[in-house]
Amino acid sequence: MVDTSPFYITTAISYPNGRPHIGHAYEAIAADVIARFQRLQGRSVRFQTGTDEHGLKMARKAEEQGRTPADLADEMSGYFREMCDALDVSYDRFIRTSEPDHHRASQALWQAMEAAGDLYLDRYEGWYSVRDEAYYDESELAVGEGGEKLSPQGTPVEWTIEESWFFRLSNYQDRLLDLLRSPGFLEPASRRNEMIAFVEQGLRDLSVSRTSFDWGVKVPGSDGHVMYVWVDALTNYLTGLGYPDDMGNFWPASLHLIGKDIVRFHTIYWPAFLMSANLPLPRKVFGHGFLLNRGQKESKSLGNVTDPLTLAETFGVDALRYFLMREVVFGQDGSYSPEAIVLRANSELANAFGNLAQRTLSMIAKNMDGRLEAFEQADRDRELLAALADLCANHLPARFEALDFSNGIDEWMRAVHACNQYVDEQAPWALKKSDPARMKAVLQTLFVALRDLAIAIQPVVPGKSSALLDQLGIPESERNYAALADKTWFDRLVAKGFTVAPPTPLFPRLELPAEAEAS
Ligand code: ME8
Repeated sequence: MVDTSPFYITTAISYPNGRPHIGHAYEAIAADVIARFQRLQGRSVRFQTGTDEHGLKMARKAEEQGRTPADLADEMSGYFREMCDALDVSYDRFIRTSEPDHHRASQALWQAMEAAGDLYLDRYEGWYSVRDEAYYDESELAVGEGGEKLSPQGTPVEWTIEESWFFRLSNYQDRLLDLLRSPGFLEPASRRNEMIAFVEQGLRDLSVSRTSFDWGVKVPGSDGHVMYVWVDALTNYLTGLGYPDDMGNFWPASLHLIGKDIVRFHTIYWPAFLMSANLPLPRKVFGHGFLLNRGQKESKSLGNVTDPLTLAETFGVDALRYFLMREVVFGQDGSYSPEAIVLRANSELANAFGNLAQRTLSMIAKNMDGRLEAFEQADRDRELLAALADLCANHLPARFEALDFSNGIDEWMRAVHACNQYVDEQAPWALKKSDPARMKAVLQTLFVALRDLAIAIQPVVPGKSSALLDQLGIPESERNYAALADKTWFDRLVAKGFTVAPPTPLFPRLELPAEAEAS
């Protein structure tokens, strides 16, 4: 039975205080792979990403540049959207928190929390990190090399005193512990213990408004207060569905995909706000790892910041997507370098998969005039296709469902290798004269295999797999995972008189860019 239930997936919304970096690209691509995978499974998917435009970090960056925060956000948000478009990220809504419907939704959520008796006015006195947009307890701070106090993320903190609204986070301690302990809510499981320890140590009420600047959503009925940026930022997940009006059937979210540094906000603050407003809780939060450049964090001072669009232009969008999902075990930190991207793309996409498609389709075009015909399968052909169907229709989807992309792609690669082994062993080129009927059976077995391989890998390399499926004559409506079980498609293609055109290579071999070779 195909599960057609709604699936709502979100990424974090990025701070547009600068241009997007590889970490942003990584998260957007991973979310897109999940969204595409669920669509192919038959789910009705909604996918949201966007930019988080308020707060002190944005206000200070704009001031440094002598412009308004709105102007900074307008420019930078455009680059984030461009990045998503260039990387084939199939979002349904790109939200900007400066949009009017978002202000309305944030104020409505605020009023719901106020009506629940969870907000009160007091004075905040404590540490704040503008870079993290986070409040920290004295006991959480570290000491830097010069003796200065640092946040647990290593960012500067400043002592802050101002009138502020507070949210009664302390009221939700027990319910939050239950939630954090419930299997599947927070993954990977390694992130769970840290959050449980944080809650067990006792939750203090959270300062949820600021009075020292005005770049934010106004607190309803409280002049001079704007919401703490994380209150409005988290609300974006509801705004996109129409809150406070009817949200349709996409809430609660199936998955909030975020990086490991913002797990506290998503698994403690956010569920507490929702509990207060009496709204259902997201089903899962997944905190992915960080992507490093040759093992190092990218930073302007190290001069190793790479524009994700340059990577996509240099290596191709699909090769970049494939590398990111294949190389790094999802949930763990990972590293990238031009050498590693080229190596993966050449050995797996160009040599193994691309070459299989190229060899098969050119032999069909040349030796069979491109014409497909009904054929008799030998045991060996049936054996290959059965193994392949199992890898593509069962193993890969099971891994993807569990967000285990690198192993899912590994299953797919095993299927590709099995096909290449079959080509070498059957040597169809040698059968042309000796046994033409057998040659046709071998080539058409490979044609069937290519279709399964292309359908299965669509979430990861959507552009290239759709180009291949076009070459194979597979209609759009038959490119989903349920179609993998269909046994009639080949005969229908034959009946239509479909012919294979001489193919163009899908994945040309990549060269290492000159500057990467030199370094
Ligand atoms: O945190 N590798 O925005 P942001 C992988 N506005 N992921 C990375 C990364 C890296 N090197 N660096 C950052 C914010 N990320 C907030 C979110 S959500 C309601 C508000 C991830 O622009 C990071 O973990 O700093 C986060 O998930 C996303 O990129 C945006 O980070």
